[in-house]
Amino acid sequence: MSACEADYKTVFSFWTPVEADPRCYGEIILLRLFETHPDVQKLFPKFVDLSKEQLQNNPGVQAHGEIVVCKLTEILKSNGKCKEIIKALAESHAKQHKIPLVNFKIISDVIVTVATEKLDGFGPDAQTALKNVLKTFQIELEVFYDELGFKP
Ligand code: CUS
Repeated sequence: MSACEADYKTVFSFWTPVEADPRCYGEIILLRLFETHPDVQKLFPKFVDLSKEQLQNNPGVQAHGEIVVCKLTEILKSNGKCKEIIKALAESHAKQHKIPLVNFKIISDVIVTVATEKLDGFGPDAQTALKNVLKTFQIELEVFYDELGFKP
């Protein structure tokens, strides 16, 4: 299902620790992503050759993780009115980094897993709300990907 405004608010009500420490949560998300989906690691030129040990405490991983979490926080705060943010993400990720859309589904699933594990009280309703938010994000991203003609 697509997200409604209440979904953004529900997720945001759990988001205080994440917003306070985007670098830490971002690192957890990216490390989990690379661990569960080694192929996705290959899409990052900076990280492709790094071993599991080299990924730990890596400033580059922490920095990109921080960007990911800050984008998510912006999306949550916008209550879904964030076409500009998503358009910019589509432009950089389709044209510059050449990231196929399926990877956003993969990272979305990882984000739900990590939120469920790490956030106090993040139960089934909050999980569903976050899934709705991220699903809507993927649908909107796909529209821009289509417009840009990027299609794997
Ligand atoms: O950067 C960012 O932000 C994103 C995230 C979202 C927002 C969720 N990304 Cu980048 C993502 C990805 C990449 O880059 C690669 C691969 C996969 C995913």
